[in-house]
Amino acid sequence: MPVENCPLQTLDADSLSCSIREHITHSLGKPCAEAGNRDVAMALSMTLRDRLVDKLLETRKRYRDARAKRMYYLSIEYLLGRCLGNNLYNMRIDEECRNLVKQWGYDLEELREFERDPALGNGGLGRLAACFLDALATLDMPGCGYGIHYEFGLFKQSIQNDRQVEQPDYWMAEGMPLQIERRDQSVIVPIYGRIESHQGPDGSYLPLWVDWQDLVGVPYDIPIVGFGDKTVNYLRLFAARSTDNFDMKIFDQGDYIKAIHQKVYSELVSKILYPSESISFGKELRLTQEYFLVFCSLRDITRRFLKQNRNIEELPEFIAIQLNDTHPALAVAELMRILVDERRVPWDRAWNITNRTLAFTNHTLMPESLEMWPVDLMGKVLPRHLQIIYEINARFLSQIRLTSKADDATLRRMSLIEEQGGKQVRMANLAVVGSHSVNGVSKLHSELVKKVLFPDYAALWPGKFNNKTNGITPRRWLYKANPGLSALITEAIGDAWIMDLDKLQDLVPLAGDAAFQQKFLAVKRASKAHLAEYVAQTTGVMLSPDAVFDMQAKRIHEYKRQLLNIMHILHDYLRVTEDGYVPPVPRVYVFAGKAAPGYFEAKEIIHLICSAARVINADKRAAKHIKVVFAADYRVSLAEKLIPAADVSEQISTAGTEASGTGNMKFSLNGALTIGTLDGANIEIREAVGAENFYLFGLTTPEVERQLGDGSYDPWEYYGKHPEIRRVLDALSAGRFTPDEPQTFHWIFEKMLAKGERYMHLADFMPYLETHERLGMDYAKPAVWAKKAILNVARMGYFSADRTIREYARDIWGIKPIAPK
Ligand code: 26M
Repeated sequence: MPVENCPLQTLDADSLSCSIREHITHSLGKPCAEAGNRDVAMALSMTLRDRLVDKLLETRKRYRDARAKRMYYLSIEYLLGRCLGNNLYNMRIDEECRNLVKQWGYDLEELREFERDPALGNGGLGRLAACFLDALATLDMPGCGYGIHYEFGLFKQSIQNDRQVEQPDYWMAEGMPLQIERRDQSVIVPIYGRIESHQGPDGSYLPLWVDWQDLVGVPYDIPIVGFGDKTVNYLRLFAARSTDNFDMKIFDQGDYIKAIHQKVYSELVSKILYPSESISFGKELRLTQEYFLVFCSLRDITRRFLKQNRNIEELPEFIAIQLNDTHPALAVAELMRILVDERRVPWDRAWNITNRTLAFTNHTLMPESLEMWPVDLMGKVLPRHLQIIYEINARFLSQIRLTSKADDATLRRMSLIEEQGGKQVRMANLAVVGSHSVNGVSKLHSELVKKVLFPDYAALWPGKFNNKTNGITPRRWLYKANPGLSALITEAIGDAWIMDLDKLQDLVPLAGDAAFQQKFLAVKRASKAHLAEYVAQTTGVMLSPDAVFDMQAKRIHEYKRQLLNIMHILHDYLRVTEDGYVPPVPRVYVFAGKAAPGYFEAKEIIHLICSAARVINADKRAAKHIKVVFAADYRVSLAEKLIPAADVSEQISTAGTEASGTGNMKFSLNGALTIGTLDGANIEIREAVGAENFYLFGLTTPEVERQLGDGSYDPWEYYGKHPEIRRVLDALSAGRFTPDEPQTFHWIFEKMLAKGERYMHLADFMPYLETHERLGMDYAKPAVWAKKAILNVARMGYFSADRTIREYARDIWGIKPIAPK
């Protein structure tokens, strides 16, 4: 019998238990009787991996047979979160495995806690990429991710003396059983060197990239299983290694130590994920990372494409590449290099191919986040790419000078090169010029992308700009993270919502149903009790599940305004302790989020939250009314614990600053009510769930624009007018929460009152207080609150990543589902 006819492993209990046993003994080398939680978790992961690989190969063949167009998602970050539970749920064998391991005396939930989160991303952008991979596989779409196999993910956060402390995240310490190393598909990456100009036989310009050094990119594939286990796509992450010949060149010259240095430098490339956009040091390494990702991905993509005996001119018919922000924008230059230098395609044709293949998503409006690379640096690291960028720029500028009669100022704004203060390459401009589609991530944001970021380009190419409102995967963020609510929903309306989130609409008629409300509130209460246990264990703070659980979980950033939140809490605390005020309901405030290690203000905000929490939680007068918790080390697995337990979701960024937000969607889908500004996707969430089920406050984007634009925002006016504001700011300035170091938070007083304060905290402060007041009154009426919360769940169908992916597939990628027969 040929080997390919041997039977494959299956998902029934016998086959699974047999494999788990095999892996404990043969992969881990332990007698089953001695297997601990960690061993069983590992063996279970390996058991799933084996079955996923079978499906992965089947999926690959299916796509090949269909000669399907494929989409490749290029992202420097992926925040996958733990895989074991997700795979179990998506394969729909969670119950089966729970019972299986229970027979042997293990608890599946405990086993899952042994997996480390692969935290290969900072926040929203990386998590969005992970949600998209889930949706692509669930929809049977030929779409895979490419990224970097960082050795150290985002730092681990702990709190010591009320301050953030960072520790390295060596996420593979226990091994990563899911990944498949594919050394045979390693890629050699040229870097540095210089360009020699030659002439081709026909007299054409022939650049020769010489004296380059090289790195090796070794791919690791992580299988991505769709819900229902039909399709398994992959995420391919490249790890940087050094080549042997790299060392040898220098070695031959007798410089052994230098050779070793270079070897170490090569491997540094995928060593660590950068924790923020403001890179003060290590710029060269970051640029190398971005290039490394782009080179490895495009080499892999074009190699696979050409293997199918296709003409390179057909590339856009069969391949779509999505650039997740500007971090992979070098793909524009690299694809041109492949076409022009390697495949000898004439420039204009190459440009046409490049443009029709690439598409670009913008994720931020913050000017400090717009990537620019000094020309000198790029010329040193990537001499040929810099040349190509100059050539693209020259041709582009001369074309618009001719066709649209652009004046000099317009040309300067549209140039790929910033000339002021040392020449720099503008990566966003490169991405826009090189792509056929540019999208923002919420309706408001996409409008601002046109109006604020790229007005000249939008005028030139109105059809290029479009919106794709973000979405989240309901598999991880409801089905898996909130089994209680999932079961309640399924009991009421069946389980079709898992694949078709619009089905949640069927809950609408139940929103006013007293019996359903009771069950809904009971589920929420159980989640809160569960979280209270975790908080008690990790922080020692005792929480009552009868309090309102009010949460803000996201990166710490001034524009997200955690300060507004904590100032409101301080106001409430001062009212309770100084004015004898009795709030209508007790409140628990939960914060979670990391601050970039070099971001002073963000770190001090954490310091303030933790200091205030210490004072408030220890004050007997406040004990019945207010508790404050900072949950350390926010990450996907912690989000899964927090979100189901939230009653209130804080989405309070200054209007016009948060591109979309996706946490806002997760909270709402899990039955939290939002208190929020008209920013990002909040606007669309409010439209979907109904204005009466959303606590809106604050300035609008045009109001913010106007007041900051004309300099009319004067924080002192608010300080003078409102005793509430004065009391909070004066308390901070007087060192009320850090009596040993009273100066600590004086900077906040100064910053809040600085003329034209960028995030306009004080302008929104009073409306925020009033809205919180209203929210508290509503919470005190359980039937009123339950109805609003249920309607939030019922009307969130639009925010499924499945909807987002269908839109990308239809409008940008031109890919179709290739389902098994
Ligand atoms: C850049 C250079 C060096 C190091 C890091 C960076 C960098 C990494 C991530 C810069 C920005 C990064 O992410 C931006 C981000 O997460 N944006 C968020 O994207 C989400 C998904 O679209 C949106 O929902 C959020 O509103 C937006 O803030």
